[in-house]
Amino acid sequence: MNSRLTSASVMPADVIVPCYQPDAHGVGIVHLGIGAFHRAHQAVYVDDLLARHGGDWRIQGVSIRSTSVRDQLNPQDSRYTLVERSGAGDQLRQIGAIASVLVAPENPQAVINAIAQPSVAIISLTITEKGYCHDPATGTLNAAHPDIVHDFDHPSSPRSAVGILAAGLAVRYAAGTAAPTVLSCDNLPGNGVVLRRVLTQFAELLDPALANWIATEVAFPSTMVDRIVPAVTKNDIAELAARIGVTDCAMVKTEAFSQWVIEDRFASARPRFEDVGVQMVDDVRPFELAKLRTLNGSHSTLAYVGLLLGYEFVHEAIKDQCLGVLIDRLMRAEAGPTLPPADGLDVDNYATALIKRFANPALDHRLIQIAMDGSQKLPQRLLGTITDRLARDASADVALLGVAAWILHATGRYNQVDDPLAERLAAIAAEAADDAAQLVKAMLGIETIFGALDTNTRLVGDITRHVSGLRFEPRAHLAAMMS
Ligand code: CS2
Repeated sequence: MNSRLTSASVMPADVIVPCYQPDAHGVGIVHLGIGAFHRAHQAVYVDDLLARHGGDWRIQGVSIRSTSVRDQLNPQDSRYTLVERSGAGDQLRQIGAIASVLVAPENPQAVINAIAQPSVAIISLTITEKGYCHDPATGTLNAAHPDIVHDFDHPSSPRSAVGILAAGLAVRYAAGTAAPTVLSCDNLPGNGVVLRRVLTQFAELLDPALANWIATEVAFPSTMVDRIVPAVTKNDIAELAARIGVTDCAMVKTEAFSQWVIEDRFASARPRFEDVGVQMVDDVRPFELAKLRTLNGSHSTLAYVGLLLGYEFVHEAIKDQCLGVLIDRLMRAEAGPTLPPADGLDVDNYATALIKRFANPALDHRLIQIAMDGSQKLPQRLLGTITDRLARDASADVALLGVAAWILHATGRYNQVDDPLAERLAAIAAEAADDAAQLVKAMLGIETIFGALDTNTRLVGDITRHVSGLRFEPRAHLAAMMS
């Protein structure tokens, strides 16, 4: 076994290394949820910023639950390799933007103190959809969520990101420290609005004065983030070790494409993001909606239908003759017409570029990775398109197919279901047994996902038809949709 990558490791000439002294820069950002996505996206922009303008903008990483990223990064002086895979060879770059990683459950006070530091101006988050402890259909706090119940009873040892933020902000408020910017970087429409809402609802229960300070002083710009970041495998780590001569347990792999759009509403100083390719805009909603409905809606549909067809990777599923055409239809004909205009965004070009990105054979992006947490993802990815299309009496057949494929996936009969509602989904599936109509009715009856959609008999009928078709003859069913 090779030794581990550290800041002292000498890299081969083809690896780009930080051209600045990482340790010479203080922390200005605390990031909650320091998973692979953050390390392949935001941390890379911050690395560019430090190289270009310097400043005290290094990132204090925080893991909300597990110790694994801490164990990967801290022994490596927080250095890691970004592997960009385009199909035309890999590009390797070492990132120095992260200072270190704290594990919240091990030392909640250290995390609270980090958020409370006056030198910290930005607290950013990638905690996935379920981390917001909200009802996906309404975007309001789920006060009965076990982590929220826990954090309400134990505000100084919080478990949820919402509880952690509230505790850190409470210290700032009490000390009279300037209000920071809280930057949600998750795939939710109006992610800043949702975060502000759940956080103030939670703080309201603890201390109305704190809630008022959060609502009026703290800034919550919404953002759109985009970069495909497949999970790293043991094989990826071994391959990289063979190239760089040391083992990098914290490496991330991604595509060449990257996009970050941020609303320019910060509470105080911010880095010059616009100098490193970030789009600073007044209103992120059109960008976010376009991305969620075309990229993510297609991703989820590819995942659920592709898994039923026996595919493992996105690049295989998009090349399926029928599925590829249907995904194209979902983007251009169904989601596209529901989108408000966004500066510089042409839906046709966007769809063409997305299909190319999905087809990248060097990424090995697993469908099962995208399939997880469907109950938290469906509303913004597919249900918005469906609702808007039905209101115009227009077809949303591929989006409905995606929902039907999710229902089959959610039964657990085809693949393991990784979802916060997994138990409830399994109970529904057991009760419905082989009755497709009952299965669809009961799944669509989950109000926190589907709202009142189950009262639309035409929609229920269409989804039931897709469920029956996909269950018995998926290929013939897709072929019939082509005509
Ligand atoms: C994917 C996203 O796992 C998923 O649900 O759809 O993570 C997707 O790869 C990113 O949003 C791309 O920016």
